Parts: sequence; structure tokens; C-alpha cells
Amino acid sequence: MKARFSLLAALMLAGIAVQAQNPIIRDQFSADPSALVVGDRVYVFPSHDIPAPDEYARKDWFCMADYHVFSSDNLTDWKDHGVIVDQWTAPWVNEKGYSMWAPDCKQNPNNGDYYFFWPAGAKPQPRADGRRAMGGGNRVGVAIAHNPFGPYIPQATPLEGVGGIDPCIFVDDDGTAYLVMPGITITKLNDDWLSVSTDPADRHRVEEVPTKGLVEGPYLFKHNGKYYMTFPWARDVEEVLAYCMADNIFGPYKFMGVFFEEHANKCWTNHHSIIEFKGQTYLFYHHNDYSPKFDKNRAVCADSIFFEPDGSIRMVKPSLRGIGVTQANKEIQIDRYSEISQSGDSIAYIDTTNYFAGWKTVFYEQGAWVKYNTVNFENAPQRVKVKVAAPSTGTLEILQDDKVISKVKLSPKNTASEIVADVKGAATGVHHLKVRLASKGNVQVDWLSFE
Ligand code: FUB
Repeated sequence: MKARFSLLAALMLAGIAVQAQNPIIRDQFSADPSALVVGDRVYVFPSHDIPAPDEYARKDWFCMADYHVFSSDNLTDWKDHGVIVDQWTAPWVNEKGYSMWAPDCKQNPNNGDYYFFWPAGAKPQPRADGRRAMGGGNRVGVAIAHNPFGPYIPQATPLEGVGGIDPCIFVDDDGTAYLVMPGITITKLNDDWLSVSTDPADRHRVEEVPTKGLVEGPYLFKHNGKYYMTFPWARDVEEVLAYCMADNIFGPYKFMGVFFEEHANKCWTNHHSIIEFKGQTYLFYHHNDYSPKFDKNRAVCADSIFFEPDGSIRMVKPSLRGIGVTQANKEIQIDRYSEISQSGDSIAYIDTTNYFAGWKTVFYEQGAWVKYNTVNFENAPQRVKVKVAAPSTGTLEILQDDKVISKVKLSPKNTASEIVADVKGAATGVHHLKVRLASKGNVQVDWLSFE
């Protein structure tokens, strides 16, 4: 198993760019995204779900052996910087644990380095009397790097006195850092960021979270001077995202309710982080888009967050379109639509034996349409290329905002192939795109791009 993942790690180290709407990471499973803004780039540190190898007995459970980091300067093209920490080389981690769960990473203002915190099962602890070693339990480790993309050097031992999963690091405006753990507890980190304060005055338990239903994955952030303690909450069965607000880090907090409802298809977990980037607030979360039948293989997504005038968080509706501007000359995956007509079209997997192949839009009624927002036409395009399968002749109309700029003549082809059509009267700049079936038929569109 180790050899297989090391090969994958080596390939990833080449720095592969993934163009993205939702999910943003499209070539591997990813979950529990922790986003971090560094200058004009966003770094995302997710956990990494994998299918359980033979040596891992719990086939129905989370299985994670390493972490990658991804980054983007436009929220559309994400670069995979490769593996930064894995269970085989982190000194204290059980190398058969596959339990590298939700991590977090922040820059330490005391020295400018990046501190990656992650939970994992520790190596079984030997017992003095020679009996079988005891399980090491979940501990929290720290790995340090000079750059957000690594290389990260793991510390020899986990944080003293800290057990559990889902660490979150919050750095206040004065540079004081806190470790936030499910429970929910907030504990001041010492200046070295390698130990927590043991002074009871430096520790606070947030009592205002719901007491019924699991609360995990806390993420603390500050917006307009207020503290927002956000967390996944198994209100009934699947997790919603909820939050409390406070004027001071140690409270009192006020429970504000839910800002993200359960996923429609019953993905049990959600886990998130929230950042502000170039004046907009974004939510990073996960869903099991690439594994519809097994919700422990998840995929990282992102959407915008908006606040009401009183500071409360507006309910987030997860979208397929996600965030970022799409360049008109790239493959535009219209199945990640912003809006879809009420009837006459639907989204389907291209290959149900390989979900990473993505989706296609199936138009089956005349007049059905999908709208894909925020496409940048750097130059006025002359042609459009559409990857499409159609059983009979017909026409697809391409609209820029509400103006028809191309009529793509379809010829009968049951397998998807690329058709090129002329574009007339298209404008430059950022526009919304619409694709409409102007004829009858079962027309399946994979993507389109402009030349
Ligand atoms: O990814 C494993 C666990 O599932 C995380 O640590 C939890 O927050 C939940 O997302």
C-alpha cells in the first residue's frame, strides 16, 4: 500500500492543475477543507479519503493516510502541491491507522512559519509488563514549513495534554493563537505553538452549542469584530452547519442557528472553513459528489457566504457552479450550472464505473436550458466547440446573457464528439452563458469552449 501511495505522491509533486467548479478537486477524494489566505493565493488543506486497502478492516468507515495541499489565485484553477504529511513518515502516528482526519493550518506571526495541525491515531503504546500494546488514541500533531505548500517537518511527538479530532487554530488580531477542539473548547496556544497553556484562565468551554446531537469540526473566525464559532451538527442524522456568535473570544456566545442544511443525498458529514478573499467571504465544505453510494469518500466544494446587516450569516445554498470566474477558452462544464430550466433537462454521470469522469447535461425537451454564470471572454470569440452526443439532427443555441451568439447544428452521433460552430456578435468581458435546445431529441452535452 505504502508503495502505491508514494507513487501517487510523486506524480502529485509534479504540481497538477485542476480546473474547477464544484467540486473544486476533481481527480481524487477530498474532505474537511481548511482554507488559508496567503497573499493573493488561497491554500486548501483537506483530508484525503481513499478506498480502504486490504490491511484496513473497516471497509464502511473513513480511511485516510495522508494530506495534500492545493492552491489557487483565481478560485478556479487549483494546483495540487502533493503530499505534505503521511501516516508512514510522521513519527508518532500509527502507520496502519488510516485515521488522518480533519486538519488545519495557520501562519505563526511569531516566526512567519506555517503550522499544520492534524489529528490521527497514535502508535500503540507499549506496556511495561509486556502485555499486548494498547491503542494510542487520537492525538493532534504539528508539522512546520517555511512555505504554505511545504515541505512540512512533523514534530516527533503530538501535542502534550491534547486528545481528540478536528483541531482548529484561531489567530486573534493581537497575534494570540488558540486551539479550538470539539466539545467545544478554546485553549490558548503558547508562543511556540507546540504546546497549550495549562492555566485554567486560558481555557473556555463554549456551553451554548446544542447538547442533543453530535457537534464536531469547530471553525472559529472573526468578521467585523465579532467571533463566529461555526460547527457541523448532527441535528437529526446528517450534519448541518450551525454557529454561535460572541463579542469576546471566551464568550458569552449566543446560539444563532443553522446556516447550511443537510445535504440532499444524505452525506452524513459536512466539515468546513471560512475565509475572506479579495473582499468576499467563502465557505469551503464537502459533499460526496464522486461517491454517491458511499458517503465516506467525499469531495471539497466552495460557495460564497453573505452576511445580513445584523451580522448573522445568510443561509448558504450549496451550488454546482461554485466560485471563481471561468475563462471562455477553457472547457466549460455546463453541468455545473447556475440555473436550470424547470423541466426538459437533467444532469447525469458520464461513466458510472468512474465517477471522476464527471457529468453531462442531458437535454430531452425543446426549449430546455441551463445557465452558467460568470464566464470571462477575454477576446470576442469566433467559434464555439461543443462536445456533444445527439441521436438525430437538431440545433443547440448558445446565448451570451440573453443574446443568441451561435446555433450549433447537431448531426446524429451516439458517442460524444466535438462539433465546431461559428459565433457571431459575442462581446468581450464577463458574461453569463446559456445553452438551450432549440429542437427535439436526447442531446447530451459534456462541455463547450470558445475559440
Ligand atoms: O473526515 C473524518 C471526519 O469526518 C472529520 O474529522 C469530521 O469532522 C467529519 O468530517
